[in-house]
Amino acid sequence: MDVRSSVGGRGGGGGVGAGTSHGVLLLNSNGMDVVYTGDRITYKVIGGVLDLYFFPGPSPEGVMEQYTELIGRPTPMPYWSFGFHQCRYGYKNVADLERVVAGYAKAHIPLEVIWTDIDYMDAYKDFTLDPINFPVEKMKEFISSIHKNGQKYVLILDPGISVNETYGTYIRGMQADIFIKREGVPYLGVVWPGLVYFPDFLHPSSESYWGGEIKRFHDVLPFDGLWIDMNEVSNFITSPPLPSTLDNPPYKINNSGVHRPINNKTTPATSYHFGNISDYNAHNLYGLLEARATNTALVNATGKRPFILARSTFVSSGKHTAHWTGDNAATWDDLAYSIPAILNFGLFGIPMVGADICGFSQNTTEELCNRWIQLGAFYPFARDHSDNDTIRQELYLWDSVAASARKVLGLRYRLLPYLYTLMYEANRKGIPIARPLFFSFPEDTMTYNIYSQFLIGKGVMVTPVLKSGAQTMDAYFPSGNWFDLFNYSNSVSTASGMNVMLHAPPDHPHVHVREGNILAMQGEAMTTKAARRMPFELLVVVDGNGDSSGQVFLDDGEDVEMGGEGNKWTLVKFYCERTGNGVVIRSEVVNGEFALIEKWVIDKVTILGLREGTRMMRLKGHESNDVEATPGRRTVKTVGKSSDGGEFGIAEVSGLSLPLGKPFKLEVKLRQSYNRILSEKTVSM
Ligand code: NBV
Repeated sequence: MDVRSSVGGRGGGGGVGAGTSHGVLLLNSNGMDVVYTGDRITYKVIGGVLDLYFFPGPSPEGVMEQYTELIGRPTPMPYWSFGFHQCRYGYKNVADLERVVAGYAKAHIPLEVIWTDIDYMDAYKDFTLDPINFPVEKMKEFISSIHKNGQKYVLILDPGISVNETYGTYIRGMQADIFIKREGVPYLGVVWPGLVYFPDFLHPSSESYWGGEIKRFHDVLPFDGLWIDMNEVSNFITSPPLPSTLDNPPYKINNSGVHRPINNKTTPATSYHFGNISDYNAHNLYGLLEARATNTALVNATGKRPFILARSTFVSSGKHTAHWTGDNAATWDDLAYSIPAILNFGLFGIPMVGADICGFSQNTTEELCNRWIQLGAFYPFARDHSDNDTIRQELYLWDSVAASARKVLGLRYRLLPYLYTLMYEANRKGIPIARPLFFSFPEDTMTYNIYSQFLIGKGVMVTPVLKSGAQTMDAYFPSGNWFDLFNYSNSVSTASGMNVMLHAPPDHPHVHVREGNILAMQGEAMTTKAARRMPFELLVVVDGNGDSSGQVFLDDGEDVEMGGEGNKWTLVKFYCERTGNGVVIRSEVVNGEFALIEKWVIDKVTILGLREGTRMMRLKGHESNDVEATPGRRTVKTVGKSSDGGEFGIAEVSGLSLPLGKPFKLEVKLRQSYNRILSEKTVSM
């Protein structure tokens, strides 16, 4: 996607208006080099067809809507998958897993999902359990106990199937003739279990084969999601080329940063898929096809909305899976790179994405892990994961990291309804959950090159610390009043965007909400299940005209469809408008029945952006059926300093008990009305 400032501006697009965006897709699965130099893009493709698509936008949202209409909208993710995940390559046994789960509980840090890497398998064979360290009965007990606690379990699968005459998965694969072939026989690779064959996901029986294996295993061990790794396909050997141009094409694409042979550590280009399709042509589709088959398999095995995490992706993978950015290192550079990486995948149509928090390879440090959770808590997908030869990095291991984790995950869990509603918007329109700043400010050219900050949805901006030892950090604030979500009294105001130096104390990441937004939040809890039972708080951030809006989507979080045919979901839209000397906050409800059955209520409304000296005079709440809601406590809390030296009032109304499933109208009369703050100064806070 390219966003253009003006005629002849960045991107040099003659005749293009200010702030307009467009997208270009070359839909081709062959090896290619893509060279982008700012004013042109060059595709060097070594096969296939040239299907070139243009998406005219002109807004970034428009481009995403058009692109995902073509490639498929992102699959909905279960509600629980927005909780915090802990994983490690190298968990030793069931007791080790139990200790980790207990460690989180003791430290009072929310843990939603515990993962196992290849360690759980018997000799690294898919769909088996190590009888000594992860025996089936103990694993079942473990899963049942975490399930009782509202927690989940995800395990890894690799595509390579061990060549072993006593192994059911292999035997059934041979019977179904399911494996990728070379020179007429299954292609023999080497991965963790030793010699392996790779299932051919282009084979018409692959879904029933793979689905059958998953179902069988799920009947034994009720896991909640699947992690599909090594699906590029990764192979420990490079098989010698056959005398063919497929194995040795004249143009050498850039392979892993250098011009390695095309067959380097993968399935050879001269291996074949069903229908005589060469791997030369289909190679890049492997991860996508495996994700598709795994998604179908999980729906069949569980009847619920699947959660899948894939390493290899292709155009339209978002229709089936979430993604993590692969093996990063525990370095400050990789902490910083994680932002453009997750933003890119959002633009590719895979909104559920994250990087390994605290870093995968190399030993992390307390300071790095602290800063990483402060950022990673706001990745759409938040998982701590590490390599088996590194030190442990569960968040409770350092007091400082644990304190940060409680703070940032606390905010993440309060924002769960917002994150989940963004998933709904992604599923409907393809718009990413985590977005570059230019998505909300396409006309502000200053936002185009920012990749150290990002937005969650339309108006929540994350500004993480990305440098060791940082005491301060430089941030850019696009136009508007912005409020610190950890302390509403801190705010930044700017009429047209400005650079701000922010303090970077070790325990304080910066997350701001912009004027014009209404966030539906819930209370903090240790699991998403418990958080979903908490009353709602509306955070209304009025803009200069007194307007703001937002919405919340609610369903049971695990139906295969999100907002499908039935009425098992509710959508509530919130509006705030200025009245003579106050504001009116009201809702419009679609399918309120579901929210009423769930008994969700709004307990508290907090209004930010009111001008200094504001006093709240009168509150009137109505339900649609003319039942007066009795507002409980009402306070105009602290007044916070704004960057122009003025102050904002914070109005809080609590004890409301407004049913979310019914439209309401809340009138707030103010003694003194507010103004937009237009003057600006660079401030540090
Ligand atoms: O399964 C082991 C690892 C996994 O922890 C990591 O997240 C993957 O990206 N896996 C790669 C295989 C490692 C190969 C060296």
